[in-house]
Amino acid sequence: MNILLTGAGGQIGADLVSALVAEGHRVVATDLRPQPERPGATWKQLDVTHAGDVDAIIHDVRPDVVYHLAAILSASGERNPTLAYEVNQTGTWHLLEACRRHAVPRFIYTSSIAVYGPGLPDPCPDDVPLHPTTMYGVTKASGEMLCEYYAKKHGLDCRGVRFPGLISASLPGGGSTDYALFMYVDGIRRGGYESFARADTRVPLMYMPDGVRALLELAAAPRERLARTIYNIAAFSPRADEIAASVARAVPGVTITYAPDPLRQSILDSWPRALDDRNARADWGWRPRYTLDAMTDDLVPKIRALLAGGANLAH
Ligand code: NAD
Ligand code: AKB
Repeated sequence: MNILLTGAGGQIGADLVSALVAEGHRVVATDLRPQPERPGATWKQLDVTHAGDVDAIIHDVRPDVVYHLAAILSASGERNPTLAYEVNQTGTWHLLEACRRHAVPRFIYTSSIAVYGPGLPDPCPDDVPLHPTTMYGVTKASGEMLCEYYAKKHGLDCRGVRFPGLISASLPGGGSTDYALFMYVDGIRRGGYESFARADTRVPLMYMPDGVRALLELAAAPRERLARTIYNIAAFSPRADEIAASVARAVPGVTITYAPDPLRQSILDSWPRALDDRNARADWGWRPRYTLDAMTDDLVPKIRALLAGGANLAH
């Protein structure tokens, strides 16, 4: 199949592009900045806020599936809400319009736990009132609704997941859940980390291999099995100090301290502590594979190898 990704140079794209290439697809990976060529993927520059450029690339590539990843994440989005609105809201609309105009068969949307606000059931189901507290969450909720609109009105096969915070051996892009990865990275390279989230912070998290597999499985699911457009998916919901204990088990002697950052802590406190993903499990067979400790066992050697090879994982 012909696949096009937006925002492919980010944390998810780093793993999703190679997974799609490994499945044998022709992959056009786009981002603001061109990236080094990888076998099987063609990199092109694309700013999703430019409607004409979005239309032209969809016209040229004629993708069977678009994975729309480009976004400004929660913490960066609160520092620059105008940019978050332009990229997340207007950019998503440009993609959906181009897909409609050029009859793209399938559109994969990456939503977030950031669509939720405070005071919801624990674990939180798919269908509850959405009152996000960040511009990122507002635009992600709106993107979900745009996907439903284009599906109903124009027959565009839109599908998406609400991701928990994702953890992987690559630099995250300015989210509020980044403290979790930094515990591993700074724990290994410096012997310690001062967490910007309180010790008792508990939000849904997921290891990237599960996140990438969720996108591939949702994209491949038969349409008639899908009763919804957007699905919660869940893996584990540890407290920050439980992540620290898991890191310490694999990196002996590590010291994690806590100095909450008011902006990111208030965002984290507004999100659900755990997600109810029973619809994804029932409709397309979603199951996470990694627990917190299984992630730690897989991730620590990968981060060690990257740091030994000189990778820049500094934040
Ligand atoms: P990221 O910040 O690492 O990557 C986003 C990419 O978008 C970056 O490479 C950036 O250069 C690109 N981008 C920014 N502005 C752009 C523009 N105007 N045009 C084109 N590209 C632009 O984010 P990620 O973690 O890879 O997330 C990918 C998607 O998954 C996002 O939509 C995000 O909301 C969603 N998501 C991520 C997480 C997570 O924890 N990583 C959780 C929930 C949802
Ligand atoms: C963020 O913290 O902004 C992201 C997300 C949960 O969407 N990791």
